[in-house]
Amino acid sequence: LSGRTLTGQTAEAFLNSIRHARPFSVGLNCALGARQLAPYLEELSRTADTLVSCHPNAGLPNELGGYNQGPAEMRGLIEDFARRGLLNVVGGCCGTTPEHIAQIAEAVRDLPPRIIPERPALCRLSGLEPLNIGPELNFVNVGERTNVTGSKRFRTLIKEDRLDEALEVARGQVESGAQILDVNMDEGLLDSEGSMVRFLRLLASEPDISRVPVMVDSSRWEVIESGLQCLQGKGVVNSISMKDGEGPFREKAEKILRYGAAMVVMAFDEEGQADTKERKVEICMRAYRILTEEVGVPPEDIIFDPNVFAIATGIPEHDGYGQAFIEAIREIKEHLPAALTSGGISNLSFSFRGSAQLREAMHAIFLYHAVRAGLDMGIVNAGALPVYDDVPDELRTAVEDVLFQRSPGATEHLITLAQRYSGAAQQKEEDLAWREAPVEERLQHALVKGADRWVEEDAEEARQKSDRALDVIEGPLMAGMNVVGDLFGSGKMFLPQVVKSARVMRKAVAYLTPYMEAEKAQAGDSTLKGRILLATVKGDVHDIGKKIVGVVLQCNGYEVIDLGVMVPSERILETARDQAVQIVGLSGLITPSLDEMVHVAEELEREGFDVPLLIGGATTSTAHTAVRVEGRYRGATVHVLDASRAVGVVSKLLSSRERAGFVARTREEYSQVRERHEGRREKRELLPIAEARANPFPVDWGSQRPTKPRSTGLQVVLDQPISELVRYIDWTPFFQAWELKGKYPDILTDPDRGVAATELFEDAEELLGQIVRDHLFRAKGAFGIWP
Ligand code: THG
Repeated sequence: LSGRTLTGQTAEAFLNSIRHARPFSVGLNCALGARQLAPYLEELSRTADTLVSCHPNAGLPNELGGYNQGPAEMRGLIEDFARRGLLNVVGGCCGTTPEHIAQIAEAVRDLPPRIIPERPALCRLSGLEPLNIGPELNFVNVGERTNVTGSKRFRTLIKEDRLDEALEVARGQVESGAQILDVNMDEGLLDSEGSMVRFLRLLASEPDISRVPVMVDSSRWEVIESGLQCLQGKGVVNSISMKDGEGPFREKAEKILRYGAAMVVMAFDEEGQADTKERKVEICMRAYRILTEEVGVPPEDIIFDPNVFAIATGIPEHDGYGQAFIEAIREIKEHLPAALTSGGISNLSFSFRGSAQLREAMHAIFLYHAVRAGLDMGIVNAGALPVYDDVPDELRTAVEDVLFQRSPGATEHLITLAQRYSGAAQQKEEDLAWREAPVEERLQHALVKGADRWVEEDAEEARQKSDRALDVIEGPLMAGMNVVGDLFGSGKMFLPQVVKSARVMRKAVAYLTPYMEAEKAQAGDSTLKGRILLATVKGDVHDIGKKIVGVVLQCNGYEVIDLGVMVPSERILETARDQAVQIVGLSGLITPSLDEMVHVAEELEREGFDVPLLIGGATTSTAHTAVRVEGRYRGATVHVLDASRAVGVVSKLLSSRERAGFVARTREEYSQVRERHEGRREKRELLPIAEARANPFPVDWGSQRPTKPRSTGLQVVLDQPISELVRYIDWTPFFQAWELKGKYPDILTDPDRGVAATELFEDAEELLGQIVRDHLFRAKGAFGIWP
């Protein structure tokens, strides 16, 4: 529903990641059914240069894990897809039957297959989102700050293992406009490979950062290869060259091709780095020929870097380096079709370290000219790049004089200016307004955003406000996790973000745990209150919610045995018996888990267990537990809606005083749920009218004594025109029922929304009057005039 795969990629980003493997066909299956898949099938169909397949479910699973979409309805949807030319291969997934497939086959039999679109040869990278480097992008920013040799701050953070702060550096680059992130861990005293892997893995759970592709920057091949193994999207290798000859160059390029990354090729050869325009161009042409003709690299995945070196160093030979780069770019773009160009822009100004403002001006001016010559991307300090036109005239002239060697004293002049322009560049402020909110809201914000920086501080503040540390978990933290659950359920958050939220939750719980233990010790309560087995059932790997349940139960003094995920029924039963557990809890997120839970219940029954059974997880429902599970097992069977209910349910089930009552109430409730469910399915038998009339409801009019009204006749309650009253009505539920949201966005913001919305209907005036009367009637108590 969020338009993402579970690991967070959009369809096109996913395509970009796998395209190098040249799949025969790419498709979508399962999911929420054909209707909901439509926009993503369109995206795939528009972007895939392979065949496209689609195997949807028979609609959304219902609360019992069944499927309501019949063959005819599904056929209609699929036929529409095929008529629009979106499909090459089609079929059905969960909930479809031979009849569904027969109807689909029949519907598409005579329709033409989708035509594979011709797409321009572009470098198509991805993180969680696609980055297609087409002409409209003009210039691609590669963020340079996540580089241990290029940033002192980043180096310190990595060395001191302050990875959270290191991630903030990356986030800062993306927020400042970096479209790719260059990550470099080349530092003598560092385990570069380990740091690269750890950092990239952490990055993967930050959707705001990992939406952009990564450029793995290292001079050591092992580091590059380890880095590539951590990338979900299509990234870039930075870099390879012919400095060790053609053999190793070819081998590395072949490997990169198999990992499916683009590659930066430096203008180095066996003789060393190219510093003149001629050598730069010559090396790039030779590399291009080897890569495209011998290795089979698509030219659009080659990014040439003809070396940006420092200028104005005082050594006269260096003065032409900038211009040589710009001219090399022009020729490479002219002679090597589809290939891209890049450079490390900040290298240019190394000799002006300390004069931030001057350096930034140099970068802006250099970029302006290089981009005009055809430079496609540059490694830059995203966020610290002034616009060419904003550079003061005096500075611009001085820099251009050096760059194009327009006067002999140019370097001297720039050095004099440097002193004046040594000020620090402007820095962007982080938006911390949320820190002003009450502590409950701050905790919720931290959970939803996955921000753990202040969570311990806030947990402490909340603890001091509460009687017990546990109240913080069961109160604001649990409320926050419920918000996360709702956002995930409605497709507004996706898995990597939820994992991050869980991490923040864990940090808060870890902080509070010692207090809870101390409180328990003080209360003289060290005995465990009961032993509970938790397991995610076979076939399912989801356990975030179950882990939270485990933590909450443990914090409340229960012993929890968590068997983990994909647990077969035999292991559940065996552990339940050997450990003599008092409760078994089953968890699962995907629809097939519902059936597996029924299976476990039957097994428990067969082996003569009678411990209470808890059912929980995203697709579970009271209806499913009542209709499908409860009747198969003699022990008390309870659906637990979310983690916040776990303690209440468990404590009742294990309390000798409350247990019987709770179990009886639950059984009664579930039997009503079953009845309603049966009632919905099989139409009730109705009595013939004569029999019904013979069996009327007896009303005893004799003993009725009606109350006399205070006054009779017409009474004016409120003398206001309808148009005025309409403004006091909450229209949200009406708008929802009328499904106005997507279709009439203007109405939602209209100050006279109620009137505007009712005008959509035929008898607008009548409808409006009805709604107002109904509101007044319901508000009668407020006027105090009815008895
Ligand atoms: N080509 C390719 N890759 C590259 C480079 C290149 N990768 C690394 C480098 N060059 C590009 N990245 C940077 C990053 C930072 C700086 C320069 C280039 C830089 N850093 C400040 C300095 O050293 O003065 C550090 C300031 C600080 O500590 O904050 O200038 O050319 N393919």
